[in-house]
Amino acid sequence: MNGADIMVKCLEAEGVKDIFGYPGVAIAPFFNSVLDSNINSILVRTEQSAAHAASGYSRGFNTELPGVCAVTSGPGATNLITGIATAYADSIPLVCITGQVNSELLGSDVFQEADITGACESFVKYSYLIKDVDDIPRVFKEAFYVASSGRKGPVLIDVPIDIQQASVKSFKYPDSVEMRTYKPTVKGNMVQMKKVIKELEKCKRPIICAGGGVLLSKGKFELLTFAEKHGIPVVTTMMGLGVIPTEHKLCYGMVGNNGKLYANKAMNDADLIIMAGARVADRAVSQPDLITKNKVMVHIDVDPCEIGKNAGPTIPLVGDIRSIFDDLNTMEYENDYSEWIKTLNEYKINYVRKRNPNPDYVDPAAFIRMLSGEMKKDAIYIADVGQNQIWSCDNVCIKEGKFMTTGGMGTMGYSIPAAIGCKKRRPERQVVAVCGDGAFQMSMCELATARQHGIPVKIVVLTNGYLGMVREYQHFTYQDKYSVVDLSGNPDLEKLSSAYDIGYIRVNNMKEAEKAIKKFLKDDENCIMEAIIDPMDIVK
Ligand SMILES: Cc1ncc(C[n+]2csc(CCOP(=O)(O)OP(=O)(O)O)c2C)c(N)n1
Repeated sequence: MNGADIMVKCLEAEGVKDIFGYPGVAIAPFFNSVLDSNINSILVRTEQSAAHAASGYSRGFNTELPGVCAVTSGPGATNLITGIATAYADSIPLVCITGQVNSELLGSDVFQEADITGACESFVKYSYLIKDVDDIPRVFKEAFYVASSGRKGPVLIDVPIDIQQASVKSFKYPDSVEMRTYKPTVKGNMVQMKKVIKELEKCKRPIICAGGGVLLSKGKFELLTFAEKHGIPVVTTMMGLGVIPTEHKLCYGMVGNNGKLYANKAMNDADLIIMAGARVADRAVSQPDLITKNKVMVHIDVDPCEIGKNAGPTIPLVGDIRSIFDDLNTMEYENDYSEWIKTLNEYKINYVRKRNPNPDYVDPAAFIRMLSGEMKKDAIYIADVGQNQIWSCDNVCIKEGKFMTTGGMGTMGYSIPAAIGCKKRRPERQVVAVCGDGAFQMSMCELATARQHGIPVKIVVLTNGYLGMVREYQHFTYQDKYSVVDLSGNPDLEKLSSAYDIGYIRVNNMKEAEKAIKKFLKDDENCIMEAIIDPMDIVK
């Protein structure tokens, strides 16, 4: 047995079934050992996709188990960084394994040496550079625990090739983790929770703003139970989309600079906000002062550093969202918010953005409503970045399924590899990635991954011939002086699909939309549906 065999045994002990990776000599012993195990390794076509696929894999099953990826040293490891940073920004649990040069040569700038633990320092929850083969079991046990507990996130394990090759006599996986400095709080403080109930008893216009932390803690059901029990309206951040079904009578949409006007109006007019698992970051709350002025703010987060970072709350409440709402559900109080709900329903009619779609093209807003309406009720919708992301967030209809995107980092090229990872974990679910024609170029190499490994994902490309979001910015900021946003050199997607032996459907206008969507969704085969949208369309 050698270090690489031990690494694989650790993964097996954690219940890992699939890993996404890209090899090289520095990680060769590991991939050699993987072959002798029951773990399935999926070759992606570029390392960044390994992390995105692992992210989609983990999110596909409520982030119960971290997604795992493994790449080689030097350029393999540096290519992974964007994927790691993307997961970090959205608190997605990953265990990222990198091969490293021989430990005796560390620091001597040998071929394909990169100080990856140093380079990733600000993007990982924790990182390890293993220097003793006997440390492998403890490090893996800790890595899985750290990645998936408290505020979740990526953990990096860098393993020099000589450590992977070193002989080991026996293997024992630790039963528990002993980390003196890492003890995340789960239970909420009872005194603080009583204060919350007291404020809810007094207030007239409460609102819950649910963030991605609710999904990460698997606290969706507990939060909804609380909202329904007391009739409290719910808005979400981009990462919190899916906490409450779109058609739910207490759902008042997504807040933020790209959110619903009525959702923002509701937040501004509320006299009590329960911010649950949301960072109060600029995309969701552009003026934090506004949400703390003249109102009570309760901020619930598992990460104490998030509380008060962007807005000072009246009642800070540290702990796991699921556990806290579980406790809040046992605490009784009476109040009637029906007047407030009536007002919010009027906002829903009066505070809406009007669109003026060009009938010669597909209207992305109506198209996304139609597409998500036709998708299965437990389907998973993965939006990329750009105008398509904003249209998706604004128009997607989430029933019992999930919505995923990269909210914190906004990394173009996320949706296709994340969809592949997600579908691998949830083969029974319909998984649809929606991206722009720019982002499609960034990750279209993964069509080969999907095909080779028999992972049928559905991909919608909203083609406008531009890096639309940046073009829109240049339209408003530089009065249509467009610079490096023209995508006219892109390939013909029909021919490209045929080269990959994948189905292709083109939609030119809304008259063709319904039939095309039905055809696109009718089976469980890989398919690209290209919708041609007005190149000059804007989200604002
Ligand atoms: C990796 C990466 N590079 C650059 C950007 C900056 N950026 C944000 S949106 C966008 C344009 C996206 O274009 P496209 O994928 O065609 O989508 P559209 O906006 O047209 O829907 C760019 C370049 C980014 N978010 N991520």
